[in-house]
Amino acid sequence: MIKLHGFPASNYFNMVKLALLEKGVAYEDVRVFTGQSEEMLAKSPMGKVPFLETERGFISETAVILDYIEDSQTGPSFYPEDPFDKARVRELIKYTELYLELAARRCYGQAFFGSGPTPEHTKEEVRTVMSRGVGALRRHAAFTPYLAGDAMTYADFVFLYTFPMASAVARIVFDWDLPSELPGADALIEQLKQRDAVKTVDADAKAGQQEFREYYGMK
Ligand SMILES: N[C@@H](CCC(=O)N[C@@H](CS)C(=O)NCC(=O)O)C(=O)O
Repeated sequence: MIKLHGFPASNYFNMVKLALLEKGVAYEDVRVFTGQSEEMLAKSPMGKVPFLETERGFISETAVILDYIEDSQTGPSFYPEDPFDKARVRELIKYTELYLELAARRCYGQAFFGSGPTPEHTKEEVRTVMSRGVGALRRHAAFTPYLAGDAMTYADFVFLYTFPMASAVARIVFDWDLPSELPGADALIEQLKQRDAVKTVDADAKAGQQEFREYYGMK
Protein backbone atom coordinates (compact mmCIF):
# COMPACT_ATOMS: atom_id res chain seq x y z
CA MET A 1 0.00 0.00 0.00
CA ILE A 2 1.16 3.52 -0.79
CA LYS A 3 2.46 5.48 2.20
CA LEU A 4 2.18 9.26 2.45
CA HIS A 5 4.91 10.75 4.62
CA GLY A 6 4.57 14.19 6.16
CA PHE A 7 2.41 16.05 8.64
CA PRO A 8 -1.09 17.50 8.39
CA ALA A 9 -0.14 21.10 9.16
CA SER A 10 1.78 21.11 5.85
CA ASN A 11 -0.12 22.65 2.96
CA TYR A 12 1.84 20.59 0.41
CA PHE A 13 1.12 17.38 2.34
CA ASN A 14 -2.56 18.32 2.20
CA MET A 15 -2.57 18.76 -1.58
CA VAL A 16 -1.43 15.16 -1.95
CA LYS A 17 -3.65 13.83 0.81
CA LEU A 18 -6.66 15.47 -0.84
CA ALA A 19 -5.77 13.85 -4.18
CA LEU A 20 -5.56 10.42 -2.52
CA LEU A 21 -8.88 10.92 -0.73
CA GLU A 22 -10.68 12.29 -3.79
CA LYS A 23 -9.41 9.38 -5.87
CA GLY A 24 -10.39 6.90 -3.19
CA VAL A 25 -6.88 5.46 -2.93
CA ALA A 26 -6.13 3.35 0.14
CA TYR A 27 -2.96 4.70 1.69
CA GLU A 28 -1.09 4.79 4.97
CA ASP A 29 -0.28 8.05 6.69
CA VAL A 30 3.27 8.19 8.11
CA ARG A 31 4.09 11.09 10.44
CA VAL A 32 7.41 12.61 9.43
CA PHE A 33 8.69 16.14 9.95
CA THR A 34 11.22 17.92 7.79
CA GLY A 35 14.94 17.55 8.37
CA GLN A 36 18.40 17.07 6.99
CA SER A 37 19.39 13.78 8.60
CA GLU A 38 20.91 11.14 6.32
CA GLU A 39 17.92 8.94 7.03
CA MET A 40 15.52 11.66 5.87
CA LEU A 41 17.58 12.64 2.81
CA ALA A 42 17.68 9.02 1.69
CA LYS A 43 13.91 9.21 1.37
CA SER A 44 13.38 12.85 0.44
CA PRO A 45 16.61 14.33 -0.93
CA MET A 46 15.69 17.94 -0.10
CA GLY A 47 14.54 17.00 3.38
CA LYS A 48 11.03 18.23 2.59
CA VAL A 49 7.58 16.77 2.96
CA PRO A 50 5.45 15.34 1.56
CA PHE A 51 6.99 12.28 -0.02
CA LEU A 52 5.38 9.09 -1.13
CA GLU A 53 6.62 5.59 -0.42
CA THR A 54 5.82 3.09 -3.14
CA GLU A 55 6.80 -0.56 -3.66
CA ARG A 56 9.58 0.69 -5.93
CA GLY A 57 10.93 3.51 -3.79
CA PHE A 58 10.28 7.07 -2.70
CA ILE A 59 8.91 9.99 -4.73
CA SER A 60 9.07 13.62 -3.66
CA GLU A 61 7.88 16.99 -5.02
CA THR A 62 4.14 17.52 -4.81
CA ALA A 63 3.41 18.17 -8.50
CA VAL A 64 5.35 15.02 -9.42
CA ILE A 65 3.57 13.01 -6.74
CA LEU A 66 0.20 14.19 -8.07
CA ASP A 67 1.17 13.02 -11.56
CA TYR A 68 2.33 9.69 -10.18
CA ILE A 69 -0.95 9.21 -8.32
CA GLU A 70 -2.89 10.02 -11.47
CA ASP A 71 -0.82 7.62 -13.59
CA SER A 72 -0.64 4.73 -11.15
CA GLN A 73 -3.96 4.70 -9.32
CA THR A 74 -7.54 3.96 -10.24
CA GLY A 75 -10.44 6.23 -9.35
CA PRO A 76 -11.60 9.46 -10.90
CA SER A 77 -9.13 11.39 -13.01
CA PHE A 78 -8.33 14.98 -12.15
CA TYR A 79 -6.59 15.79 -15.43
CA PRO A 80 -8.31 16.32 -18.78
CA GLU A 81 -7.52 13.63 -21.36
CA ASP A 82 -6.65 16.07 -24.11
CA PRO A 83 -2.89 16.81 -24.02
CA PHE A 84 -3.31 20.54 -24.58
CA ASP A 85 -5.97 20.86 -21.89
CA LYS A 86 -3.81 18.78 -19.57
CA ALA A 87 -0.83 21.06 -20.19
CA ARG A 88 -3.04 24.05 -19.35
CA VAL A 89 -3.90 22.46 -16.00
CA ARG A 90 -0.20 21.88 -15.33
CA GLU A 91 0.44 25.52 -16.20
CA LEU A 92 -2.08 26.58 -13.57
CA ILE A 93 -0.35 24.34 -11.04
CA LYS A 94 3.02 25.89 -11.87
CA TYR A 95 1.75 29.49 -11.71
CA THR A 96 0.25 28.75 -8.31
CA GLU A 97 3.24 26.85 -6.96
CA LEU A 98 6.10 28.97 -8.27
CA TYR A 99 4.68 32.48 -8.22
CA LEU A 100 2.24 32.42 -5.32
CA GLU A 101 3.21 29.64 -2.90
CA LEU A 102 6.98 29.85 -3.15
CA ALA A 103 7.01 33.64 -3.15
CA ALA A 104 4.55 34.02 -0.27
CA ARG A 105 6.47 31.35 1.69
CA ARG A 106 9.38 33.76 2.04
CA CYS A 107 7.13 35.83 4.30
CA TYR A 108 5.57 32.95 6.27
CA GLY A 109 7.88 33.73 9.21
CA GLN A 110 6.38 37.18 9.70
CA ALA A 111 2.85 36.20 8.69
CA PHE A 112 2.41 32.98 10.66
CA PHE A 113 5.31 32.19 12.96
CA GLY A 114 5.89 35.40 14.89
CA SER A 115 9.31 36.19 13.49
CA GLY A 116 10.37 39.76 12.91
CA PRO A 117 9.44 41.84 9.88
CA THR A 118 10.47 40.58 6.47
CA PRO A 119 13.48 42.52 5.10
CA GLU A 120 12.44 45.25 2.66
CA HIS A 121 14.40 43.83 -0.28
CA THR A 122 12.73 40.42 0.24
CA LYS A 123 9.33 42.10 0.43
CA GLU A 124 9.95 43.88 -2.85
CA GLU A 125 10.91 40.65 -4.59
CA VAL A 126 7.97 38.75 -3.13
CA ARG A 127 5.44 41.44 -4.02
CA THR A 128 6.67 41.57 -7.63
CA VAL A 129 6.54 37.82 -8.11
CA MET A 130 3.15 37.45 -6.43
CA SER A 131 1.69 40.29 -8.51
CA ARG A 132 2.79 38.58 -11.67
CA GLY A 133 1.58 35.21 -10.41
CA VAL A 134 -1.87 36.51 -9.61
CA GLY A 135 -1.90 38.23 -13.00
CA ALA A 136 -1.07 34.93 -14.71
CA LEU A 137 -3.96 33.23 -12.93
CA ARG A 138 -6.31 36.10 -13.76
CA ARG A 139 -5.47 35.64 -17.43
CA HIS A 140 -5.46 31.84 -17.55
CA ALA A 141 -7.76 30.54 -14.85
CA ALA A 142 -11.44 30.10 -15.66
CA PHE A 143 -13.15 29.96 -12.24
CA THR A 144 -16.23 28.42 -13.88
CA PRO A 145 -16.32 27.35 -11.12
CA TYR A 146 -13.02 25.44 -11.05
CA LEU A 147 -9.64 26.81 -11.94
CA ALA A 148 -9.52 25.08 -15.31
CA GLY A 149 -13.23 25.17 -16.15
CA ASP A 150 -16.19 23.00 -15.24
CA ALA A 151 -14.21 20.00 -14.01
CA MET A 152 -12.21 19.81 -10.79
CA THR A 153 -8.51 19.17 -11.42
CA TYR A 154 -5.26 18.85 -9.50
CA ALA A 155 -4.84 22.59 -10.03
CA ASP A 156 -7.76 23.14 -7.65
CA PHE A 157 -6.10 21.01 -4.97
CA VAL A 158 -2.89 23.03 -5.25
CA PHE A 159 -4.80 26.31 -5.33
CA LEU A 160 -6.92 25.40 -2.30
CA TYR A 161 -3.84 24.90 -0.14
CA THR A 162 -1.98 27.89 -1.52
CA PHE A 163 -4.29 30.83 -2.11
CA PRO A 164 -5.59 31.33 1.44
CA MET A 165 -2.03 31.41 2.78
CA ALA A 166 -0.83 33.71 0.00
CA SER A 167 -3.82 35.97 0.71
CA ALA A 168 -2.94 36.05 4.41
CA VAL A 169 0.66 36.96 3.58
CA ALA A 170 -0.58 39.69 1.25
CA ARG A 171 -2.87 41.09 3.93
CA ILE A 172 -0.47 40.85 6.89
CA VAL A 173 2.81 41.75 5.23
CA PHE A 174 1.67 44.08 2.44
CA ASP A 175 -1.77 45.32 3.51
CA TRP A 176 -2.79 44.06 0.08
CA ASP A 177 -6.20 42.59 -0.76
CA LEU A 178 -5.10 39.73 -3.01
CA PRO A 179 -8.55 38.09 -3.45
CA SER A 180 -9.92 41.34 -4.92
CA GLU A 181 -7.45 40.85 -7.79
CA LEU A 182 -8.71 37.36 -8.56
CA PRO A 183 -12.48 37.36 -8.90
CA GLY A 184 -13.89 33.89 -8.34
CA ALA A 185 -11.04 32.72 -6.12
CA ASP A 186 -12.79 33.01 -2.77
CA ALA A 187 -16.01 31.48 -4.12
CA LEU A 188 -14.06 28.53 -5.48
CA ILE A 189 -12.33 28.00 -2.15
CA GLU A 190 -15.64 28.15 -0.30
CA GLN A 191 -17.09 25.61 -2.73
CA LEU A 192 -14.13 23.25 -2.34
CA LYS A 193 -14.40 23.49 1.44
CA GLN A 194 -17.85 21.90 1.24
CA ARG A 195 -16.38 18.63 -0.05
CA ASP A 196 -16.15 15.75 2.39
CA ALA A 197 -12.52 15.04 1.54
CA VAL A 198 -11.57 18.67 2.10
CA LYS A 199 -13.41 18.70 5.43
CA THR A 200 -11.38 15.65 6.49
CA VAL A 201 -8.08 17.21 5.42
CA ASP A 202 -8.90 20.50 7.11
CA ALA A 203 -10.01 18.88 10.37
CA ASP A 204 -6.76 16.87 10.47
CA ALA A 205 -4.75 20.01 9.70
CA LYS A 206 -6.39 21.80 12.61
CA ALA A 207 -5.83 18.86 14.94
CA GLY A 208 -2.18 18.66 13.83
CA GLN A 209 -1.31 22.29 14.61
CA GLN A 210 -0.22 21.69 18.18
CA GLU A 211 2.04 18.75 17.31
CA PHE A 212 3.59 20.82 14.50
CA ARG A 213 4.22 23.83 16.73
CA GLU A 214 5.73 21.69 19.47
CA TYR A 215 7.99 19.82 17.05
CA TYR A 216 9.40 23.07 15.64
CA GLY A 217 9.60 24.74 19.06
CA MET A 218 6.91 27.34 18.43
CA LYS A 219 4.48 28.65 20.98
N1 LIG B 1 8.76 21.77 -3.64
C1 LIG B 1 8.25 20.98 -2.56
C2 LIG B 1 7.92 21.89 -1.40
C3 LIG B 1 7.43 21.13 -0.17
C4 LIG B 1 7.67 21.97 1.09
O1 LIG B 1 8.26 23.07 1.05
N2 LIG B 1 7.25 21.43 2.21
C5 LIG B 1 7.54 22.10 3.45
C6 LIG B 1 6.50 21.72 4.49
S1 LIG B 1 4.95 22.49 4.07
C7 LIG B 1 8.89 21.61 3.90
O2 LIG B 1 9.19 20.45 3.77
N3 LIG B 1 9.73 22.53 4.41
C8 LIG B 1 11.04 22.21 4.89
C9 LIG B 1 12.14 22.78 4.07
O3 LIG B 1 11.85 23.59 3.15
O4 LIG B 1 13.28 22.44 4.30
C10 LIG B 1 7.03 20.19 -3.00
O5 LIG B 1 6.45 20.58 -4.04
O6 LIG B 1 6.65 19.18 -2.39
